[in-house]
Amino acid sequence: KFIKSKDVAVIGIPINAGQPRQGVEKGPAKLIEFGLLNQLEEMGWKTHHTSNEELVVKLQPKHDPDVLNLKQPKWVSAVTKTISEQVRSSAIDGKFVLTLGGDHSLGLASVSGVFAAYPDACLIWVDAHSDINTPASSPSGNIHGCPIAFLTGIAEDHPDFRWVKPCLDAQRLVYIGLRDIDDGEKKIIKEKNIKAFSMHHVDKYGIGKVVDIALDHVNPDRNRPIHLSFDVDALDPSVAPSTGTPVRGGLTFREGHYICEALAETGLLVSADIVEVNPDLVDEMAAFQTIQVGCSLARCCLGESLL
Ligand code: B3U
Ligand code: MN
Ligand code: MN
Repeated sequence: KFIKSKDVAVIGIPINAGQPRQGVEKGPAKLIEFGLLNQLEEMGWKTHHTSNEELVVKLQPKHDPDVLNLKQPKWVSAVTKTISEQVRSSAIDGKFVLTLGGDHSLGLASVSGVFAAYPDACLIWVDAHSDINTPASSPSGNIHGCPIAFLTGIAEDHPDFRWVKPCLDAQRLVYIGLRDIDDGEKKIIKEKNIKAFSMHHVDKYGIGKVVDIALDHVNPDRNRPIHLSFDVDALDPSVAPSTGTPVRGGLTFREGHYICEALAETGLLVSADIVEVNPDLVDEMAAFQTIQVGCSLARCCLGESLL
C-alpha cells in the first residue's frame, strides 16, 4: 500500500496551449463547480485543492513562437515544469494525486511528478490517441499529441523540454482505447514494442481481460505503483461529447468506469489524470454530461464502487 491516509491532492491544470481549441482550460473549474471535492469528501477523503488558475495565466510568455515544429512550447513547458513539482511533493507526502485538465500536454507534469516520487511506477494511458509523436513526427505541432515521446526519451532534443527526464521505460507503459494513431506513432509503438490495446482488442477480449493482461504486462507482481492517465476522448463521443478531438467507436460508460474501478481495486493506484474535458464544445447538455462523467471516473479511481 502506497497511499496510507485518505488524503487526495486535487491539482487543476487549466492549460489549453497543447492544442488549438479554447475552452479546455475551463475543464478543472467545471469539475470542481459540479461538486467533485464534496463528492470525494463524502467518500471519506480529505481534499487538498490547488486550482493553478493564476499560475497558468502568469506563466504565459509574451512571445511563444513555434520551436522545432511544436506550438506554444514555452507556455506548455513552464506550466508543466512548475506543476510537476506540486505533483511530486504531494506524491512524496503520501497523498493520492488527482490532476484535472486541461489538455493532455499536462501528462508531462503529472507523469514527471509521480515518477520522481515513485521511480518504479507504471503508466496506464487510456486514450483514443497514443500521444507519442516526437517533435519531428507530429503532424499538427500540438504538444498534447507528444507527452509520451518526451517521457520515454524518444523525442528529439528540444530546447524547451530538456527538463523532462526520460523517467518512463516503454515496457512500463500500456495503452487502452486507441483508435486514431498517426503512421509515425504506429512505427514508434512497433519499434519500441509498446503494449497497446486498441478498441479492436477491447471488442475481442472484453474490458475485464484487457485490464488483466495490461496489468500482467506493466505490473506482473502487482507491486508497482500505478498512474492512470485518462483522456475522456477514450470514451465514445455519445458518452463524453465535449472534448476537442472526439473519435467514434470508443469505450462505453461502463468500460471506462471499469478501468478506474479495477485499478482502484489493486490498491496500487497512486495518481490519476482526468483530461481533455472542454465544456465550451457542442452544447450545454453535452458539457454537463461530460463533466458528470469526468467526476464519476475520478470517484471510481478513489474507490467509489468498491465494496
Ligand atoms: N495524433 C494527432 C492528433 C491528436 C493527438 N491527441 C489528440 N489528437 N487529442 C496529433 O496531433 O499528434
Ligand atoms: Mn490524450
Ligand atoms: Mn485523445
